[in-house]
Amino acid sequence: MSIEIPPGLTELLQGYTVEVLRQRPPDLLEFAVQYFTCLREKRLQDGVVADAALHRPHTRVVNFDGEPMQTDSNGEEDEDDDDSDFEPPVINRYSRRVSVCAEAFNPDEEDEDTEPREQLSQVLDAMFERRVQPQEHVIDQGDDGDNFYVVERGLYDIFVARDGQSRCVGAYDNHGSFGELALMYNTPRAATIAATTEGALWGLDRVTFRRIILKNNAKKRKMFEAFVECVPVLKSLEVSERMKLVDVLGERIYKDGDRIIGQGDKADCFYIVESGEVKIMMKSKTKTGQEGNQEVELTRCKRGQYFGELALVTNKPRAASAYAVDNVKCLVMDVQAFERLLGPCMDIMKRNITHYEEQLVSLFGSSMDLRDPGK
Ligand code: 1OR
Ligand code: 1OR
Repeated sequence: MSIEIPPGLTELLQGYTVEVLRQRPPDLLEFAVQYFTCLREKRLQDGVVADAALHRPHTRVVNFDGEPMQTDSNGEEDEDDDDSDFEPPVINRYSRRVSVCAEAFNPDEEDEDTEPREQLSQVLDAMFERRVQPQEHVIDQGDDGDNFYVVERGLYDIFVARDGQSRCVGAYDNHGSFGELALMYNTPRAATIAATTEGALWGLDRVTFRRIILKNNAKKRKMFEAFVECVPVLKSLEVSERMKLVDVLGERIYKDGDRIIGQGDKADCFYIVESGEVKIMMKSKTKTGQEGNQEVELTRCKRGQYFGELALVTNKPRAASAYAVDNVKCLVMDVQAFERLLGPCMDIMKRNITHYEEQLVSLFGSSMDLRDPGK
């Protein structure tokens, strides 16, 4: 079947989406109102005749390979019942794929096609809006996976059936996404997702999800893998352990002067410097043994070096502060992953902590206790 996309629609929605991704506003609808109002004002200021592009009949025709038009599960083909001037973005909503093929897809073998911007536009082109009613099942456990969904609004219960018993194990409350497991691992749906209020979702079909989203994950994985290989403290890990590590690592970016860790703070992460330099500073002690305001530079961590392990190992607050020098990229791991995966590196870290203690004495002339005496 063929559908017509009015000229300018894709660009309009892309512009909005890029701003959303850039600014991460808490209220998408409010942000949309502001964004499009600004656009309209700008157009009026620019003196552009409003009519031109919007009402001209020549439109781009997109053909979906003779695929039958899909209707929503409530049988409606079109839910355009809104009278307002501006309709919420609806992108190729008819392109929803219901059929599933267990296509073999290896993200590593896929062509190096497009730029991130082009990929974003492909994702947007493929996304469709799905409105749901209370009690409607978006996903049924055991089905084949067709789409991945991002919640725009509404409440959704998660049910998991085991031994013939279905249990509510959680819910999405106006946020979140679901439906990725069946698409990533080619498995039946692991849970039932049922709307409990009226709601709206953004769907992305299986093929696009796998082609673009999984491919990007694979790229990220490759990049991290190469780097993790050359981090000295991780040398004691087996290859399979390093692979697991790559799955739990996140990446954070800091600007010059940003405080990454604050002395005395509660600790939740471990860091490895990927690029740039991190300055470790400690507040000096006064003669009376109290913490002064003056910070002393202890050391700098460069690419491949780690910091933030001490508080995790000792279960104490952060012993020092860490600041970005210029732009810094760090790989970050939460405390659960640190404890689960970095056991084999603990000896090296503990040995290094002994060095901190020796330096502490020579720097501050006191034997400040870095370790938990109970450990
Ligand atoms: P899917 O493609 O398998 C159902 O389709 C989706 O429900 C699934 O992807 C997840 O995105 C989402 N166990 C399995 N799937 C879950 C769970 C879940 N929660 C959300 N989904 N558990 C609940 C964890 C709070 C584990 C239950 C034992
Ligand atoms: P953290 O979790 O306590 C601050 O957060 C981090 O700074 C700490 O882990 C270490 O990773 C890092 N003494 C204490 N922490 C240090 C030191 C250090 N150097 C780096 N960090 N000393 C400097 C040794 C050159 C001894 C103190 C004088």
